[in-house]
Amino acid sequence: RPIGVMDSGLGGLSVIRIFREQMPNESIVFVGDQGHFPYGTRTQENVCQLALNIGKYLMTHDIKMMVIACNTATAASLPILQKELPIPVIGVIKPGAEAALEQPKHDRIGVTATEGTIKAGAYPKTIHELNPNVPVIPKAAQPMVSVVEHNEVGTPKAQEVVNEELSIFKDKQVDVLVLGCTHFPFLSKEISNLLPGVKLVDPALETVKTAKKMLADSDQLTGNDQPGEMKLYSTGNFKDLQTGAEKWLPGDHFTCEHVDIPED
Ligand code: DGN
Repeated sequence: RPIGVMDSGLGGLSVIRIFREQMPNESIVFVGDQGHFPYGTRTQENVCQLALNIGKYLMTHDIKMMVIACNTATAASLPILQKELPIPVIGVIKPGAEAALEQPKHDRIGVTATEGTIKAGAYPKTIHELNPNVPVIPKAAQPMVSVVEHNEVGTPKAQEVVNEELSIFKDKQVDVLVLGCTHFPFLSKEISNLLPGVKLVDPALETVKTAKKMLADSDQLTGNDQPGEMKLYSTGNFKDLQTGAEKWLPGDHFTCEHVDIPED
């Protein structure tokens, strides 16, 4: 049985690439909800409904676990999906918070994410549940999502947008910056150019570790010794997802199609 993964768009591929590195034999079904992109500026209720619809769609592929590879959707919907779906569901925020606190030096933690995730206070809340004494400095950077979604990574525009959105961290002296939107790891180079010496944390690594452990504990890791199948679906223009997947999962095999998942 495959693992189901969702995001509002291409960001989910930053989580899938870690799955492919760490658990290459697992099959994956991914939905990029590009028909409803971006999530970052929608209401929590609306994002929750979209995520639930995608969860139900993924169940039709007989998934054994769902990964919400989107911080905005995790903040808006994780407990509801855990209640409504008959399989384990995990998000990216708790793993991201844990990964930040695991860094050897984490006296001040910066978090950058979409407007929705920052407004929900998801990272400060989760980090402070684990350690109430660490200052957390949040900054929404919604325009960086569009740079990735429009395949503009590596262009001068990408560096300009990163400089505009994240230069506040230059004076804040953070040790660690959590990339609290799954689109942002694709901008790591641009972010490091602006903030040399700041340790960037991609929650995907810890998320995949969590998924692996949960599947191992319930004896559900695949016994397959061949690369798992990868099926990618977009609720919008599947060509954009295909272009993104060719760029971010080079050499990997996948199918890519459009799927309609109505809004209610
Ligand atoms: N990639 C998503 C996240 O991690 O929050 C959201 C992107 C968006 O829709 N704005």
